[in-house]
Amino acid sequence: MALQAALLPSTLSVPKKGSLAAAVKDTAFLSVPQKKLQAASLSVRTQVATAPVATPGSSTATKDGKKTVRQGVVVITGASSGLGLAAAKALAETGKWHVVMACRDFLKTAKAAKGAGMADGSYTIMHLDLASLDSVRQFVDNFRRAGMPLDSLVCNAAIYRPTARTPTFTADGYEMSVGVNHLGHFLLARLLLDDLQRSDYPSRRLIILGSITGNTNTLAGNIPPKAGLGDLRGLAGGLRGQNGSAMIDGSESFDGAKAYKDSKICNMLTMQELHRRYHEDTGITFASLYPGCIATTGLFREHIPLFRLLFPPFQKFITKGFVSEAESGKRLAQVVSDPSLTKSGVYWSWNKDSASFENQLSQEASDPEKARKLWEISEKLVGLA
Ligand code: NDP
Ligand code: PMR
Repeated sequence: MALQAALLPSTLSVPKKGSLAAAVKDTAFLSVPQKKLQAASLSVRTQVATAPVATPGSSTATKDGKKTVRQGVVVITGASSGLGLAAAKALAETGKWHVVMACRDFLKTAKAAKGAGMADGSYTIMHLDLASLDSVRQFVDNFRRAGMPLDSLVCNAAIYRPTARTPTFTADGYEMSVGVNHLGHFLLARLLLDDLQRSDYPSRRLIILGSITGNTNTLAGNIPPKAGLGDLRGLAGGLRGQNGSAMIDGSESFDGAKAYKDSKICNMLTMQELHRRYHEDTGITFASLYPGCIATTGLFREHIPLFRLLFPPFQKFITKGFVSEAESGKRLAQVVSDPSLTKSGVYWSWNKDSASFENQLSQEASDPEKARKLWEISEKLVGLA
């Protein structure tokens, strides 16, 4: 009972002070001195140039003069911790990938990469704050200026505000969870589609993280509050919260846990809509995944301490859905680079033996009409229509 009380968000109401404020502080610090950031980013790139690896994205030649497949370049958002960091490490370690870690906190990311033992030269850190559409556009400019090709994009970053009873807002005034997890990534993916299209890499991929908790065809997806976008009237109203609703479905009251789960439905619908609109013409593989329950990551940083204490053993020993950060990183790395996972429009999951399989999405998370409507509203909100 105590376990259930600690795990059910509806029983929780104590917001953890400080973490969000600290995040905002960090972001503000980094977004002001752009020059400093660029200099810092350049210094990492300087190491790339001096380290004994191929220049990111360049072709390499063997002794007999034959060209081999060049090193791929993958952009991973939110690579400063958890799944993103583990996948960055897994891909960089193969030597086949140069990882662009697209993160809002440069110093945290630099420390995390070093702490994870990622080799100098195997990665570049670039600033990206998904809570600002200007920052997304700036990131795309910076990335293009760096002159690397783009072979794979992983939209991984997310925030989860399970105890929040009032909304916070992005720089553009959208509710934070949907703003960061969906709208920021929506703009990023749309802008970088051109770059993916230009790449000559054999298999180009665009991956957006989904989750079991956004799918109501599972037990985990039926733990309240359940995900549900309704008729998208809140999103269409701009998720402002003041003159309308901060929730996608237009609910009057704000629920931070539901906002996260709703954003995951948006992620999964967006992947499928990208597939329908672009796969045939471009050959790009669009995919989503549920990497398993990585109960130890920073995603739960705003949850109450009791939850953070009990959640990992609960997932390990009771649901058996637990997966370590390292294992989840390998799974995401597989979706980026495994030659057997080239099918587009798929939501990947893994069974108990850690073998990948094509999973079924819930009715809502695979509704093409909803995906189209979500696409059209999102285009307006990010200034593409
Ligand atoms: P973490 O909190 O460890 O990682 C989230 C990352 O997102 C961090 O790097 C964080 O940066 C970054 N981020 C947050 N806000 C922004 C922003 N405004 N701009 C740029 N980056 C931002 O969580 P996980 O590794 O668990 O989550 C990664 C993905 O996996 C998410 O999409 C999540 O939905 C998904 N997922 C996770 C599951 C789990 O059990 N953990 C299960 C299913 C899916 P910073 O370090 O600066 O805070
Ligand atoms: Mg869940 C069948 C098992 C299962 C799985 C695989 C998950 C995954 N969860 C399961 C079951 C249950 N959970 C049950 C029975 C309960 C009631 C005790 C429960 C509760 C629970 C809470 C309170 N679970 C949670 C929370 C969260 O705050 C997490 C969440 O919803 O984040 C959005 C969460 C999760 N459970 C999962 C996974 C993967 C999560 C978090 C990550 C995510 O969806 O991104």
